[in-house]
Amino acid sequence: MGLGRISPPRLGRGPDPPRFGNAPDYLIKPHDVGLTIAEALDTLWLMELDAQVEDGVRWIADHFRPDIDGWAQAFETNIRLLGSILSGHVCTGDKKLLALCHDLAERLMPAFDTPTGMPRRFVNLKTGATKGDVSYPAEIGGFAPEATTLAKLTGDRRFLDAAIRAAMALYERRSKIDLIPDEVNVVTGAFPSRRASVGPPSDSYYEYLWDGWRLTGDARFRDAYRTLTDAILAHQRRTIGGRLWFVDVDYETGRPLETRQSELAAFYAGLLAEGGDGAIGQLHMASWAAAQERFGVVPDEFDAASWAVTDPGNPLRPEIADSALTLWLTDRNERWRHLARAHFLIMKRRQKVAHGYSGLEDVRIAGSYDDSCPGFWWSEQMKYYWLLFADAKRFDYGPAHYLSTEGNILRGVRRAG
Ligand code: DMJ
Repeated sequence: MGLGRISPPRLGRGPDPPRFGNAPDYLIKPHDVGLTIAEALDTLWLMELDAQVEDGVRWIADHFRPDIDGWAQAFETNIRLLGSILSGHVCTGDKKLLALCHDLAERLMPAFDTPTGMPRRFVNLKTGATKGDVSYPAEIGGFAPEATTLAKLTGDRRFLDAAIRAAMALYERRSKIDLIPDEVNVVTGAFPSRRASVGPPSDSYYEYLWDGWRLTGDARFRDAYRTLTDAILAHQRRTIGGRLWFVDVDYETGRPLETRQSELAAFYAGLLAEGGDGAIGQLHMASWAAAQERFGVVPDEFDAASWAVTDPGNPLRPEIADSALTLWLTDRNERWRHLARAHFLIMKRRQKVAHGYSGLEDVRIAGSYDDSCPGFWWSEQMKYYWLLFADAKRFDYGPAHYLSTEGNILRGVRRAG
């Protein structure tokens, strides 16, 4: 037997890990956890649709049990299911919802039981078995806001401590030029990839470092965010065709790898503004506005240099509306509302179907519906448009509010309304 070939770390953009799924059972196959109901809860509450909120809370209390004998993807379960039920509790005060979140967090904890403290990707919620040694920055550092909220409400810090340890374990492994690549072996700490990116599967890692600082006041989050952001601005920022983009680079050398852009990276404009780099965030947002003007519905991936479409789908993505809201909340400039209005009108024109809205398989082809409406549409863009345009009386528009990466409101509800 010859020696096995050791594959070199990936350089360019390989297949991204699944970031969404639209089948009802996608989160913990083949179990239906009522994800759409959970994701819609706080949006309905902000819209004062209290009868529907009541129906949703009742469904979750009657049907959702966290002891599921199935593989839960820890990060998505946290941001979508746990985060959504938690924001349902924050809005309604319903104690059953909080108890379910506490139980669910406890069941996610075995994922963090690794030599590095960085979580494995999957955990069986009934048995505590785990799998998935190779993970991604967002899935490693994507827990702090939900864990902070839970710790505050229950007094139990164990999930938060695990979340902080995981986020910092990844930060400590950054390269000499302060970049991290987009694949990590959570058992050995090795990096199977060399690609540093602000898009998936790294995106929410940066977001949750900033949010971790905001919510916990722990300076380690702030310092990690600043160090990594400075390196991203130094090595990944490029002007292409007169527009500001962030390109993928080698995490050790800073060598540019490619100019493809994931639509999911549009969140980064808002994050930059929140994190103190407002002028750069605004310029970057102008690039996404140009993409929206050019494509209408922006494809999931395109090349910033040629505008060639490299992944034509769009499953009702919220990121442009997300950054528009974040920017508007930071400076109240009307241009962000115009941008969000255009996003809404394009969606209405291209994606409205008989009984709701549908993703598109190919944004270039009229009517190429994928026959699905993901949970995040209810949690994110419906809420973003509402907050931008409805002067929502149950939302605190001051600095106290907090919306998670999934748009879940964890701080800043106004119950008196
Ligand atoms: C959502 O689940 C969240 O916004 C997440 O952070 C990344 N993207 C999807 C929607 O595109």
